[in-house]
Parts: sequence; structure tokens; C-alpha cells
Amino acid sequence: MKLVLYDYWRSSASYRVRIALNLKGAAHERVAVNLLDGAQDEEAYRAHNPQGLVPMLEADGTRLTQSLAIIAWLDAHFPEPPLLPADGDERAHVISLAMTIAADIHPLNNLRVLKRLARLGVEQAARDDWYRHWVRLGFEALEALAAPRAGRFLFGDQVTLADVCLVPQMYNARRFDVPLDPYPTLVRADAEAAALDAFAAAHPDRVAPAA
Ligand SMILES: N[C@@H](CCC(=O)N[C@@H](CS)C(=O)NCC(=O)O)C(=O)O
Repeated sequence: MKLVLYDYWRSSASYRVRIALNLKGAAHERVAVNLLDGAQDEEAYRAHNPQGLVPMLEADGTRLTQSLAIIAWLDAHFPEPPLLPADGDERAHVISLAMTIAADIHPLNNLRVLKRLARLGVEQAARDDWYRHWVRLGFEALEALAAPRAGRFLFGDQVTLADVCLVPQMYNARRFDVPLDPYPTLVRADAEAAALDAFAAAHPDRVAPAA
């Protein structure tokens, strides 16, 4: 099966899919969509992905969008290692950890949101404050939700979808100087996961285009 990932090196939603592809050992090619140049808004890209967002995965010509849907597709086609627990309660817990990041932190801090704030006259310092606010609010909840059932990783001792979402969000938090000491469970799980080859090889610094 031919897999082509359309992504941007610094996009955290793309970073999630890069991690999942690596965990599954799924061979793929990458096509860069330079968000800073506005490539996501070009007609040719929008014809395939009307949302104008990355990532997008082409699988033998079928186009998949939305990182969590792409990861669910990967889990179905490359079952090992599973990224969601088989048990229904555990599965719901892991999805809720992942959604705390993917549905409730990330969309508020997306490039197009920050660009919109700038167009509305919000200064850089206030935009940074906005960014940190939503990360802090989300991380406070995530720490409380995850801590009771965390192990080596965010849930137990196996990597799950929650870690796949956590590591890119921690990368973003560090870029924006969000203090992380209040979130020991997140810091621990991030360090454990980030040390794995599949995560390390997906890091933005490892996939950034040569300057
Ligand atoms: N919910 C989507 C979010 C995708 C998304 O927001 N991607 C960002 C990069 S992380 C993007 O393409 N931004 C382009 C823009 O804001 O113009 C997913 O999980 O795939």
C-alpha cells in the first residue's frame, strides 16, 4: 500500500500522525505543505482537502483528513501495536485524554486562529498570553484526569493515542514557554514517550527541511 503524508514539520497535528506511522512501522513518503507560505490555501491542495489543514494522508489514492481519523485508520490497517485499549472503559478514558488536547487545546491555538487574532488587532504579547492560557487550562484538566491511571505513559505502561497527542502538545507548550512543573504526570509520560525511536524520529527538528 502506498502511503503519502502531506504535512508541515512544525504542525503538531501532523506530528501526531508521523508518530503513529512510525509506531506502526508503516512506510510512507512525505510531501511538505508550507503553512507559512500559505500552501494549505492553494486551490490544488484545497481541492483535495477543503479544510485547508494538515495533515492529510493518501492511502493508495484515498485521501484521509483529521489526524485522529487518520490514526484510527492506521490502527485498523496496521493493528500492531494498538493505540487504543480493547476494554471499553479504558478505551473511552484514553480517547478522552486525547480529545482534551486535540479537541479542546489545539484548535484554539491553531495558526489560523492566531492569524485572525492578529487581524483583529490583538498584539503579539496578548496573543502569546491567549496561547498559554488555553494550554494551562487544558493541561490542568489533563493532569487531573490522567494522574490516577497513569503509569510509564499517560495511561498505564503501554503507549496509547493519549501519548501520541501529548508529545506534540508538550513541544508546543515549550515553544511558548508554558511552565510545566505543575504537570508532573504529563512531564513524566512525555519524557518516557519522547525517548522512544518512533517518537524521536517524528520530532519537528528531525523532519524540518534543510535551511
Ligand atoms: N483537527 C485537525 C487540526 C488540523 C490543523 O489544525 N492543522 C494545522 C497545523 S497543526 C493547520 O493545518 N493549520 C493551517 C492554518 O491554520 O492555516 C486535525 O487533528 O488534523
